[in-house]
Amino acid sequence: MTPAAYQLPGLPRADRCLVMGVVNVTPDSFSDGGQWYGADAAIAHGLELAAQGADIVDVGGESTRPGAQRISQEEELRRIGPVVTELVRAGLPVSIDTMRAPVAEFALDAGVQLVNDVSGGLADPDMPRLVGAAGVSYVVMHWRGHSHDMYSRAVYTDVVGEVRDELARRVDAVVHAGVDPGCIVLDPGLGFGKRAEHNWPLLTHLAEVGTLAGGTFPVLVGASRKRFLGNLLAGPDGTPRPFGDCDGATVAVTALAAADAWCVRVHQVPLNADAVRVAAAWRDAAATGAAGPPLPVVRGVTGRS
Ligand code: PMM
Repeated sequence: MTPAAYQLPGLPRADRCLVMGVVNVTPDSFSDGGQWYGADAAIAHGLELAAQGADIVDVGGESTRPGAQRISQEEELRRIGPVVTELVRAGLPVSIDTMRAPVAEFALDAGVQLVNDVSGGLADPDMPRLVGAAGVSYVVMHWRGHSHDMYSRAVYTDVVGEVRDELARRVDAVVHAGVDPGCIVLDPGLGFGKRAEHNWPLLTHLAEVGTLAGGTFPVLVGASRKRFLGNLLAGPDGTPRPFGDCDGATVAVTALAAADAWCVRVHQVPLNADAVRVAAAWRDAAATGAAGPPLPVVRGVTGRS
């Protein structure tokens, strides 16, 4: 199934990979921490991302940067509350990025269409039941534990196989808790307990990540401004490229991933929205099977084969 063929409840169906714009209402997210921390700034940013072409706006109040400590539930609710409420009121498709069922419950009551749980239901056992009862779409991301020591778990012998096996177990668990399989989105969890050598094979095997014994699922990709891109683009002295200067690399990943991804989660929307449209045109041209125009004949020149 092509990524665009998926129709998830309450979410846009597009003839291309969707774009999810990130609104981190946090002082410390690694890619944009502090920029949209206040409610007014975050709301304005969400509206701007939608106007720039985001199909979904993802609101999160808790940073998951490597080494991050957890914040309280009250603080998370205080951060996301007015932002989710206003963006839903503005009519945008909104996703809540949380690992906590009470935070998701608040957002569901406000009217969000998608719960983006980076723990895939592992951090809060009440989450799958809540999402199942609400009947909304659910991002189940591959995750091995909280951020404070995530790299201690970055040990794989076959990263694609292990991520698929672990996602399959999560799918079984959330379906058992009442989530409709047609509402599930899978995410390889780039950077979460994974180093560059783990992220790249996952990116190049997105179709396999979405294909489990229980069926084929849409795949969400969150590569935007992640550390492995900054390291790839390090200067001659080995200094990683700052996160804010990795948007070109993110756009390149988007263009390549769009063939197999249902959606990309990005901080900078306009260029990524262009990239998914280019990828769709590329796919459509390839699918027509046309050989292209005949080769031009240049008088007096004998062509070489
Ligand atoms: N990455 C971050 C936060 N939420 N959600 C999903 N589904 N997938 C991701 O890869 C993901 C996520 C961390 O990135 P940020 O703090 O820069 O937004």
